Amino acid sequence: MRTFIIGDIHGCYRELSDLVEKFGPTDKDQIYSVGDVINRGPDSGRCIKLLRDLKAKVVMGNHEHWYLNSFPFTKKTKLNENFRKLEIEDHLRWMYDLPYFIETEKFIVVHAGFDPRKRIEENEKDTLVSLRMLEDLDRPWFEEYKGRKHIYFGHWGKLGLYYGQNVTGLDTGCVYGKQLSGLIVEENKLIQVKAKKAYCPIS
Ligand SMILES: [Mn+2]
Repeated sequence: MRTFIIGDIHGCYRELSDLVEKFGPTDKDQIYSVGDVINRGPDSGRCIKLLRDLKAKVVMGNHEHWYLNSFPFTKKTKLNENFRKLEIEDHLRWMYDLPYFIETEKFIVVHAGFDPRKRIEENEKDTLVSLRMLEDLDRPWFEEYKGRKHIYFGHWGKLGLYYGQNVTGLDTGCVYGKQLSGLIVEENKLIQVKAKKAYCPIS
């Protein structure tokens, strides 16, 4: 069995399907996503459908978290048109059930990170989907992490691919025209697909 963990997808369906094809999953393999499957890119609904078809385990990203907290949309919902038009209502039930982190015997998958001075389950949902810096220490959260289990995270496109002490950052900015990345854990092998274009300016 192989474990394949995919970084932030943001609706980049063609890149996602190319990445999965390069990986070549069998029934014995397990795919994970670090979340932010939707928004900014061209085809969020198909990305969700593909991950569901593959029985991928997906954690909540800030974009899913934000989407669910904004739904149902009304005329007063202050969101851009792109966000409103995501054709993912079929997938809402699935999205509501996404966990904020997944912990196995060997590793943890979380979208952004957590304050390692507390147990992960004691961190707020908003923290798990959005944390980068520990404000009081002015340091990235993972520099404080001393745990035994490896942490796989995304959310930090500017950081890019990051290998630290028991942490791996996998957001390589596909939607900004860079790369979509996936890591085969057991082989410590990175697979990347170049973005077909920049779908969104770097914010
Ligand atoms: Mn994010």
